[in-house]
Amino acid sequence: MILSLSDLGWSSHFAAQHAADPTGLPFRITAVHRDRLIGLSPDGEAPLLTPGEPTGTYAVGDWVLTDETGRVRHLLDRRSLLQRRAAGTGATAQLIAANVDVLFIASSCNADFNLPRLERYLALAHQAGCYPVIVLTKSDMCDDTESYVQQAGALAPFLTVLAINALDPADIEQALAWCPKGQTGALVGSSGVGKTTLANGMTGQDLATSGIREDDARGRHTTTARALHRMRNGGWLIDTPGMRALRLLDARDGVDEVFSDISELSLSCRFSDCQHDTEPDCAVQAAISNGVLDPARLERWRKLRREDQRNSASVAQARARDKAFGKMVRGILHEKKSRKGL
Ligand SMILES: Nc1nc2c(ncn2[C@@H]2O[C@H](COP(=O)(O)OP(=O)(O)OP(=O)(O)O)[C@@H](O)[C@H]2O)c(=O)[nH]1
Ligand SMILES: [Mg+2]
Repeated sequence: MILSLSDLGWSSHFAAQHAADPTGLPFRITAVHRDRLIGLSPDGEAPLLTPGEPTGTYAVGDWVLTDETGRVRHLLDRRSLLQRRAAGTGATAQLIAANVDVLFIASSCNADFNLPRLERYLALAHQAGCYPVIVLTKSDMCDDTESYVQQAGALAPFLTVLAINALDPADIEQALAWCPKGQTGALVGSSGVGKTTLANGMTGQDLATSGIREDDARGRHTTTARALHRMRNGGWLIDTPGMRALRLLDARDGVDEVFSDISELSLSCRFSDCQHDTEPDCAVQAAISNGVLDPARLERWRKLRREDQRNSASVAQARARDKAFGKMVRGILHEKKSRKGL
């Protein structure tokens, strides 16, 4: 099958950047390996080399322009970027996916279902500018699916929540309808909730899924790398490995959007920097007293705000340190060269 650039998700946003380097060959990144990228163009898939920087600065879904030997010349400005603070103790950002239109947030209707976790993923979607669709999987194994749908739906007005059995073709069609031809979706969620099972249904592929597990929340990771796949309806889908923890990064606006009820109430507080604690005329505390706002929700907003601030500050510090170190190394090399009269 011959695909055009627009079939691959190309748009005027990327075409305008291509105009600055018209001889560059456009590729969409379908996989990121340690030493190379895999790119897809209308001519098919090809391995691509990066000009020196680590491949971790690229994300699945990115658009790049290469020279004729497959070496990347430019990374095109993204329309959206999903990122988190990487797992472990290091203060680094991990890119999850780029140029995503729809974020499918998968959670099963059982032990994995957790409202604060859904709020985290919603903040990620809003921060990146993706349309969030909550997909509650394993509806066939649950007696009370409707109550899960209602709880998730109450997180935001007009939030799209689907309850599906990822093994049922009719349910898969429901999910497909949210990401039509030319658009890109990404699937995120804990390990074992059924992301790959859903991806297989949406793409018609047969990627590895795991055997039945008793508890999704403690599943082993079956999918180990992110990859871009073409869906049956001509859309694109990025399956991702299950996340044990989504640590937000640079997501303050996204958090505020998820908690827009609190942000809106704050506008009526007497002080513009009100901490919603003991200040007089605090509209947020008034809403709690009137039973309009759940105090647990205020606590969750505070927690995510604090965490995002901490993560963003430590990653920013680490970036600044790396930059200063790079500058020092370049300075030393330059001095050595000048001494040798090069
Ligand atoms: N009954 C039922 N089983 C499901 C459903 N979705 C997934 N499963 C099963 O749940 C198990 C885990 O599914 P996977 O698709 O591998 O889960 P995953 O989210 O991709 O897991 P990781 O790759 O580890 O992140 C498999 O045995 C699936 O067959 C569903 O809607 N209903
Ligand atoms: Mg998987």
